[in-house]
Amino acid sequence: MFKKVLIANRGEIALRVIRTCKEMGISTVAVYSKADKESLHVRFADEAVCIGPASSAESYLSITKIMAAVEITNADAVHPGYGFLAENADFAEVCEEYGVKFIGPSASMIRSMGDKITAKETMIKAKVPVVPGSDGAVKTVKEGLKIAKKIGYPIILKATAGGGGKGMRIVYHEDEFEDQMDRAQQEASASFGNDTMYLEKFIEEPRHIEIQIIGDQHGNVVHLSERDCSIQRRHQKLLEESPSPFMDQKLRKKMGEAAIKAGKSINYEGAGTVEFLVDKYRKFYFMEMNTRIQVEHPVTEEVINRDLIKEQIKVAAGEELSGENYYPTLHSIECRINAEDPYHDFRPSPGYISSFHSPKGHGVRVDTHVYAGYSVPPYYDSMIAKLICKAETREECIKKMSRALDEFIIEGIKTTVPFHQQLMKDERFLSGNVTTKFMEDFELK
Ligand code: MV4
Repeated sequence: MFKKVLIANRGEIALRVIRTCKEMGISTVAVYSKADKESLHVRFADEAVCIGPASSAESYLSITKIMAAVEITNADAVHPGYGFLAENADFAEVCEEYGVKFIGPSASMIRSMGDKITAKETMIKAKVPVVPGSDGAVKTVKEGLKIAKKIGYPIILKATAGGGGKGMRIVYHEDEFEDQMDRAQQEASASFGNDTMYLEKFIEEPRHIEIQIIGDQHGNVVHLSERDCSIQRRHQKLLEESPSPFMDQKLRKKMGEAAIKAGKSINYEGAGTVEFLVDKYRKFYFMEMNTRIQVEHPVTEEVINRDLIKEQIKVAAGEELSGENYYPTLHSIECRINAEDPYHDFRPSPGYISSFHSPKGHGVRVDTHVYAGYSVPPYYDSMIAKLICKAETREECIKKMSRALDEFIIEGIKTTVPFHQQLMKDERFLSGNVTTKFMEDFELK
């Protein structure tokens, strides 16, 4: 087992990893930017190294700075968390070369899923269902028009380097094809320095259902059931739950098997998530694979009663999985509490937290790095806490969440708590009939 893990991240996830390391008897190193000196991840780690100024590019995104911290602290493993360098294949490669274990998949596994066209080709070979579309890249408008005509409108253009909805355009009619392709390519070029596009049939009002998997170094890949992440706004998830209200045991088995096929096809090691679009006929299609631990991993932890960070560390150290899949025995919901004003287009609301009281009680969990007297810096993601509830049924879980939200006191900054309070009373949410279009029709009162 590792002796010392360096956590190449900040905020709640850094703290989350530190907690598990402590329980496993592993010593911890936090890295932090000058803007994060007062964060709890710095306080609770055994050692902490300042790696630069507030700017992410010069701190949490700097491979050089992180490796310098690994070198001076003599850490034998690095946990990347999510975001920042978590899916940076070059970083995983530098770790491999330096001889420090990157807790996650290899550089080549990250690369095979980072490029969307390659990922899709890999899934086709593995017999995982994908959305009908172009066979690889669409090189010209003329070629794109031909393919679109064949599969039928609406279609969606996607950047192969894409992510977070960038470089993506829906086309409803051939008259707008050229215009939309130009725009998507410009955006992709500016965001990723790569304007390679591909095309798919546009699935209308899908659900976003993802399967958690984990693979070990011995060729075992198992699934840990699904999370429903359909409630999103501008590609930012707001709430996640497990099980999905749309799921049944038959579909779960089919999607779980597909996710395992996806993992096995690249010999996957570590925790990963296979994202699917699911249409109203319960047909599912591979969307992308995330080669990291995700923000919403706690809902899975709550329903299968396992610590996913511990599982990640164990497989990274070479331990073998039992080979069994995991099925939900409870219901869990996570509300993302962001320093944003939901009444003003969710604009960021960083600053001084004058008062902070977390909800408590049976089935209530709060993952956060903040506290009363802490200032939320304006430089990073606006998520300041995750409120996770679990109960026997979805109905009870929603009631518990509603109660917990009412107990949450955060003063000094605006947060998404009022949004979630209204969501817990929303008829459509209560019915479980939620698709990725949900937020377009939602009005905050
Ligand atoms: C799609 C789609 C419909 N049809 N692909 C959004 C982000 C990127 N990862 C892929 N996305 C989508 N791909 C086809 N063929 C709809 C979306 C999409 C979406 C997906 C999941 C969650 C929220 C979404 C919001 C808008 C569009």
